[in-house]
Amino acid sequence: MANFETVEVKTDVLIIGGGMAACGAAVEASYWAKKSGLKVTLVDKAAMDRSGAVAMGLSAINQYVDVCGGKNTIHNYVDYVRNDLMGITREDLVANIARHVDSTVHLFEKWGLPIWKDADGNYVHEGRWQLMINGESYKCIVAEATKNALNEAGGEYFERVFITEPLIKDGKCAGAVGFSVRENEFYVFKAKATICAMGGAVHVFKPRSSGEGLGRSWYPPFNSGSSAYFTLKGGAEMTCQEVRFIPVRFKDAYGPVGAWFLLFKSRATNGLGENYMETRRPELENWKPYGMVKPVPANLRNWLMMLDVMDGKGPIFMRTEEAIANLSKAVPDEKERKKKLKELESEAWEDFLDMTISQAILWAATNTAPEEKPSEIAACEPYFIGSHSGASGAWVSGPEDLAPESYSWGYNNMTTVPGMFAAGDASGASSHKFSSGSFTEGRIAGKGAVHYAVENAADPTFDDAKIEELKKTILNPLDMFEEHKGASSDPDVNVNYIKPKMFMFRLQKIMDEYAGGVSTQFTTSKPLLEKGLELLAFLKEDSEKLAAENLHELMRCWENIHRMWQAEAHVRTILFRDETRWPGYYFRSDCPKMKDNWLAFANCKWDPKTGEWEMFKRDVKYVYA
Ligand code: SFD
Ligand code: AMP
Repeated sequence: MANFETVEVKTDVLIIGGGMAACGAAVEASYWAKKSGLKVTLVDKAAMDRSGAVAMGLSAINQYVDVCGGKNTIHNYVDYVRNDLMGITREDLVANIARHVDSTVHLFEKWGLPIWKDADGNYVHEGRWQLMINGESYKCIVAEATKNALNEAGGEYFERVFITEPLIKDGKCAGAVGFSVRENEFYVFKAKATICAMGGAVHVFKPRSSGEGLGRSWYPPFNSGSSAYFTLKGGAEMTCQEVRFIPVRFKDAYGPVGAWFLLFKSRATNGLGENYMETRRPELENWKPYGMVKPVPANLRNWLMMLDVMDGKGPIFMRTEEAIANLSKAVPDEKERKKKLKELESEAWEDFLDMTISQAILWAATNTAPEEKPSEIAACEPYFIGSHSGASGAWVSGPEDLAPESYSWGYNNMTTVPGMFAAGDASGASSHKFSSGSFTEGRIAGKGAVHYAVENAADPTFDDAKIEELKKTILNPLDMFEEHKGASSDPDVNVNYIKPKMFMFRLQKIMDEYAGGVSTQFTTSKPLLEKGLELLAFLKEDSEKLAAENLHELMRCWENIHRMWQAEAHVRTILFRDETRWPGYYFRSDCPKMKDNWLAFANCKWDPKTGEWEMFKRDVKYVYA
């Protein structure tokens, strides 16, 4: 076995991840832990200042309820989310985040995040729930506050340590194991409570980007499904694993569209200049009651566009030139109008320079001035992101004061595995939390985890022999390469092993062709899904033959194993829900309509003892509707 030193870390509350949810958990847990004399430890696979989905920054905060402004209520936000997810959401969780998120945004401002203000000093809204920010350094600002909170409470943080597995003892979570991506060190974290906040999953499906563009995506490729794997492997109940998110984005560079549709009030038209949101409106009747609400749910907005594309009416254009002209034309004074035009041009570029730099580069590379030329938009490959308009994640305990019975089991955001908590993309059925809501959910989980650690004070122990076994399995790809590297002249081609990139390509091909990827216009069916499961079983067998030349490839091996598990949970759940509820995300050609008996959660569980999967329905119990 590769010679790795074992580093053991004992703590009370372990936070896995260094993104928005993890930072929220660390700030809140540090406050309550200090009061209770407990220790908080955070571990991130990267460097917190620039890790996770907010690494490049953001140009907006997409969840701000503005309760104090008097226009919006928590109920309003819950209605918005329930409708946008076609009826499938945990209202108790959404409400719990919505009632705390404004205070989080005020904290961000106090820490130095520049939020746009109008002449009267009020926040500039992108839309009803979204605020515009100068967010290039958003993550650095949040990470700094997090490190300060940990240090002040006697806590600690580890960076560049990749977590692979949970430690499960007698059905309870006792911590986690992983390895450094810089040194030959194997890490064992033992904790009373563990918060899983490792983001969502990207590159499970074949991306549209290829060749020189490979690696380019909207959601970050370094969020590789570790949250789903960690909670699944622990035996936690999962929910909404079928509810992938397909964002419409500026084509090829994946620039977001929210600011253009909401702030710039832009239209999108097809190759014939038609606005599919108008020409395809009758289709919305088929998806009542959700097809009738405003705003039209994100998946249905996608669907109307896809129908045009499938009819050969592409390409689809974001009419940036028209939007900017309309906004500047609204300024009567000639001189002021010129000034407004300049302002709009810089806002247009700022939107991407703050968040998706490649989009600004692509504009430059194609001589695109948004005030002169429209840009193509397209539906991307599927992502698993429970914090945006998707819903996949673990099934977690809701707040006692709001949660219908059976939705709460003692500690906020605890999974069904005692001692294991989840927040952000890792927690399911609580969509539309975004950066601010994920941080807020992290705060809720952080307080819940300290509460659990106070009431379950026994020091976690774990069998050393089992740890040695885990170490051997986790480092096996390095041994596989060392043992067989001499069998061929090209390290990437070898009959004895498979390299992580090749393994990922096979996974992406299976998901693209059998589970409704880009090349099948997001359409699948029972026979296709069953064939996909058969091929995933072979892939799982071959995962034992993964080989890694170095620490970087070792991380790639485990990222792809984590993606594979997310893929299997997804395929099994689409197969189980025999209806189409989210056209625009995926379409079951054999069950093309919504069914009343499926106004329910499709949940699943993997049993660590038997290795068996269990699929089951759970009632949707509303708090407000
Ligand atoms: O509009 C391991 N998001 C936006 N949110 C907004 O509020 N406003 C916007 O304008 C947003 N836009 C946007 C967004 C995301 C992206 C990528 C783009 C544009 C281009 C969404 C938010 O960013 C998102 O909701 C939250 O960040 C989700 O938070 P969280 O904590 O669930 O995930 P994370 O922040 O990615 O953090 C994950 C962390 O886990 C670490 N990690 N650590 C150890 N071991 C492992 N195995 C690990 N695997 C992962 C990561 O390093 C990271 O620290 S718009 O387009 O939507
Ligand atoms: P996006 O840029 O697609 O990630 O969207 C950012 C935010 O804007 C999210 O809250 C979306 O739900 C919202 N959004 C994007 N497009 C629209 C639209 N056409 N109508 C209403 N809300 C939208």
